Amino acid sequence: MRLIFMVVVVAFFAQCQWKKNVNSLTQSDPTMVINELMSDNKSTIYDEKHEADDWIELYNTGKSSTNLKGLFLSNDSTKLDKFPLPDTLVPSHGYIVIWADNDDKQGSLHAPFKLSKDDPETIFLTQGANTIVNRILLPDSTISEDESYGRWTDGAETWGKQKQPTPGSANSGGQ
Ligand SMILES: [Ca+2]
Ligand SMILES: [Ca+2]
Repeated sequence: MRLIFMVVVVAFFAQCQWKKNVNSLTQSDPTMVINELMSDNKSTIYDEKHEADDWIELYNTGKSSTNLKGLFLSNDSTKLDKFPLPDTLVPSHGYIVIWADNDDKQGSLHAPFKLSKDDPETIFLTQGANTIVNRILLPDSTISEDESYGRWTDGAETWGKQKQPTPGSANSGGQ
């Protein structure tokens, strides 16, 4: 009986594609984290201009509201201060969606870069211009259109594909 149980457990984990992102880095006590990303948005969500653009969801893991001011997003390790996040409060355990559409004239939540859907790419969240809070390797084309890549659960260190993307709300896991 015990052996059967062990076999079932091993089989379960062999099937499980959720794993720690080997290239991820999380500061020991981060408050804001990159929580979910989509690099091939076809019809999941539209911005104010009705464009189905790439997006990055940030999540406040802390017990109080956090201001995004002083944080930066980038897809370039040689220019970590590419996108200064706006003076905006995110509530405790709240979410905010940043458009990665290279349309920074469309508002303060639009970053001046897009996400690559064909090649692996590293996305950085930094405190100030230099201190990396989060470094996430976004995998390549194994993620299909309208699928996202996210943490399970919110704020955790394990990452995987989400067939049901959840921009602005709790991650849904692999289902
Ligand atoms: Ca746009
Ligand atoms: Ca989400």
